[in-house]
Amino acid sequence: MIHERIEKLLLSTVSAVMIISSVTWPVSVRATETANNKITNFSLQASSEYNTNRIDKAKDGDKNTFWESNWADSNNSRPSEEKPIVVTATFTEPTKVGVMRIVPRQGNDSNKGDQNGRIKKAKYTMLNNNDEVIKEETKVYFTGEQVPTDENIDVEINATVKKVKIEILSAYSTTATMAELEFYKESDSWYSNVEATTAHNDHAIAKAFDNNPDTFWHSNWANGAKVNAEHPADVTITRKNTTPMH
Ligand SMILES: [Ca+2]
Repeated sequence: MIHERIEKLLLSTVSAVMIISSVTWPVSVRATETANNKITNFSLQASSEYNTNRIDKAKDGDKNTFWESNWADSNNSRPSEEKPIVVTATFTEPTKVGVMRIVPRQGNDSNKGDQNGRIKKAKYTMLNNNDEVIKEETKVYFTGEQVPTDENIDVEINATVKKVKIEILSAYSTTATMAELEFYKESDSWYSNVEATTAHNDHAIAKAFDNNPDTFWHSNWANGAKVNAEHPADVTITRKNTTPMH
């Protein structure tokens, strides 16, 4: 993946010659926003829905519409450890998934309740075709009186799954909301840092990771004999865990 991407960028520059001698796997590069990286063969179910903000609003491709649990039902509104609000994604067949992305309800207008229902704590369970648990994890994103942001929550799955269950254990206010639930084959969220042992002028390695096809990393060729000393070029990618953590 990274070889293809970097080489594609370099081919357009003609003059560059480079060898990647070490890469920390697994990695992928800025692929989450591309349509062919997105997985769409799943349906969603929710344990609670409010009025017209039903679970299909979390899979309509529109960040400005959202699913909302039924806050008008006092027995089934505020998500808690005892009574989680559950969203389940069921794939049409076992599907290899890299990352799940929860897009929170958007906006920053507290008068409109934009932050209501954003996830503070959730348990994720990945299941195979026999409904057996492949892995599960619980994540705390916000605690106490913290107001959750509308920053995406990326959950690393990296497995072949039939179902993914999201148990929302805590959310802001008395409801649970989600603007979009997305799945990707791979994610750019797995690295926190990239470094290269060589770069020419301002063509730093970051230029290969900026999601802009018009900029590129370029190893140093303009320094006479030094060019050989700077090859092979090492590119190191440091992985990170899921986001966000506050
Ligand atoms: Ca939506």
